Amino acid sequence: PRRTPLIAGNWKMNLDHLQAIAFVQKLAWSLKDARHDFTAVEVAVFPPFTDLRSVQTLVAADKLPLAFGAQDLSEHDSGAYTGEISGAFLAQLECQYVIIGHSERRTLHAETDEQVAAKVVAALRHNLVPIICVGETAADLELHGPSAVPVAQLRAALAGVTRAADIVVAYEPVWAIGSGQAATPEQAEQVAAALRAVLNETLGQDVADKTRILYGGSVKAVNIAGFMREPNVDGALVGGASLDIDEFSGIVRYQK
Ligand code: G2H
Repeated sequence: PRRTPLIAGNWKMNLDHLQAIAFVQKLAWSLKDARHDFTAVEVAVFPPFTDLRSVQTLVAADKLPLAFGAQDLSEHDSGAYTGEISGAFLAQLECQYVIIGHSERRTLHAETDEQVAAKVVAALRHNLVPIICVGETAADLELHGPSAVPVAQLRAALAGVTRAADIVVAYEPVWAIGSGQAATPEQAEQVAAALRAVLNETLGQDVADKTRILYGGSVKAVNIAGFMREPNVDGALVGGASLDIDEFSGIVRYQK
C-alpha cells in the first residue's frame, strides 16, 4: 500500500518568535527552490504553542503546502487546567497534527499510558491527527528485547480508539534521542513491523495499511535514506536536525 512519507520537525523548546518566522520563510524558500513535490513527501513543523499562530499566518499568506501541529495537548477540552492547551484551540489554529506521548513528556512530566490514551481521544475529537510516540529505554531494551515496550505503549495508547482513526505512530527509542546514536534501519524496521501488527490487530487492516509509522532519534541528512528504504518506515520525527535549515532541507529531499 502506498503511504505518503511524512517528515516532521519537532522543534521542542527551541527557536524564539523571530527565529521561528525566519526558519519557516527559509524552509518555504528552500522547498520552492527545489520544486519540492508535496504529494511525494509531506513536510510538517511542530513549533512551540506560542508560534503556532505565526506559522499558520505564514502558511496561509503564501499558500505553503506545509503542515504544522503542536507538541502536546490537554486531554480536556476546557476548564480549570492552568497552563494547559485544548485540542479545540489547536483546531482553530488549523493544526493538522499533534504530537502525543513524546518520551520527554513521559519522562520529565510523568505522563502515563492512560493520559496518552486520553490525549489521543481528545485529539481525534477535534479532528487532529495524533502522532503517537512510543519507545523503549536502554534498560527496557536489555530487559525485554526490542519490541515489547513500544508494542505495549501503542496498545495502551489505542485503548480509547474505536473507529477507523487517522493516526500516525512514531517509534523513538529513548536511547537514540538527541544522543547522536541513531538506531540502525534494521532495528527501526523490526519495531515498525511489530507496531504495524498491533495496528492490524486493534484497528483492522485498512487502518494498518494506511497509517504512517515514523522513526525518530538522531535522524540527520546523512542517515535518513537508510530508514526510508525500510518497508514499514514511512517517515521521520526529527528533533535537533529540524532546527538547521540545511540539515532539515537535506532530510526532506532524501530521495534526490
Ligand atoms: C526524538 C527526536 C525528535 P532528535 O526526540 O522527536 O529528537 O532527532 O534530536 O533525537
